[in-house]
Amino acid sequence: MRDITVLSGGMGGARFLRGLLHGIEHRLLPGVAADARVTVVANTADDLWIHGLKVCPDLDTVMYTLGDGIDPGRGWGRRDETWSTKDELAAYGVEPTWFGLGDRDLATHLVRTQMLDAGYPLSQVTEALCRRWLTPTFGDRVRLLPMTDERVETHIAVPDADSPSGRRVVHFQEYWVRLRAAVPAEAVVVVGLDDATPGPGVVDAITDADLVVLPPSNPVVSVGTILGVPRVREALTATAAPVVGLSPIVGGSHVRGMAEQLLTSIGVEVSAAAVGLHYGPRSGGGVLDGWLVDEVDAAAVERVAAGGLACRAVPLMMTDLDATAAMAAAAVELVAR
Ligand code: FO1
Repeated sequence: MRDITVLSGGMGGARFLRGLLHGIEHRLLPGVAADARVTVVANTADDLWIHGLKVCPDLDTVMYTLGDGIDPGRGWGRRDETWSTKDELAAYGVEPTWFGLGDRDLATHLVRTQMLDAGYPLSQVTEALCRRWLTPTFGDRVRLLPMTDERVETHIAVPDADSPSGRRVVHFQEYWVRLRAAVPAEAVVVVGLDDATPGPGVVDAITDADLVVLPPSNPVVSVGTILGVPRVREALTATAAPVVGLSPIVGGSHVRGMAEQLLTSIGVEVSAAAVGLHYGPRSGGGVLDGWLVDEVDAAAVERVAAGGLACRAVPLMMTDLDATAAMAAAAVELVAR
């Protein structure tokens, strides 16, 4: 195996990618070439315009994580960050103040917005930013592709007693950052998704791959949105590459984030088996060939296998690089057979 494509959201996907690349570098992945190339197709529906700037959380989290610029504690934004501009904006009473844009991080959004304004598509902007963050370490062996160059945004309907309909719609970032996903997500709407076209290289990255991985990202607003880009599902059905996923749900709950709330809002049971069957087997119109669940969910293996998927229970906590590389190795082995 030489060409691996990963459909990734933010933190969970980025952590998995670090372990995958560690596994490649240290030859820990059976059957994967030492010079294997990784293409990341990243979710862009978390993106938002704020203070006149285009912020791309999942692209930036993958880019900063792989480029070692990420703040390891937060899992997003820059290490060694300062917040003077955020404080100054608050001093002017400028809203929103609930979304933290650090001074170092702002430079990324200024460069991105300037290039977008000059007419460059998001894919070329991302390539330019990655020349700083990825090329020095990985050369051309790692590519970061936006799932689409067009604007798409995940909006969430939440209960609102003050409105006639009893609900109001907020941007995903407001749902997650300001509301802390502490209220039910009554509906998830990804504005613009149905009319989006796959970004440059996205379909080929899937059809030409030797392996496609769905990492433990959010199955609704990260992997789910990538799967919702027209032609992506068809590419997954058509590819000769095996497609393997790793459960983001362990022991009936998410490890981080808000997958529980969002799975509930789309009527999918919050379990490792249910998420795997939600993605479904390619033999039955789904997108997967194999599905890894954590050891605590070993009882789910039989149900997932009965649903037409190769399935195995292995440790799925990304506690360090070697643990994550072992997960990647298990994923490769599960579908290499
Ligand atoms: N997450 C927070 O919990 N609070 C924030 O203030 C915040 C700011 C922020 C700024 C830039 C960025 O790239 C990410 C940021 N995030 C913040 C994380 C973000 O909400 C998540 O990375 C994803 O959108 C969800 O996966």
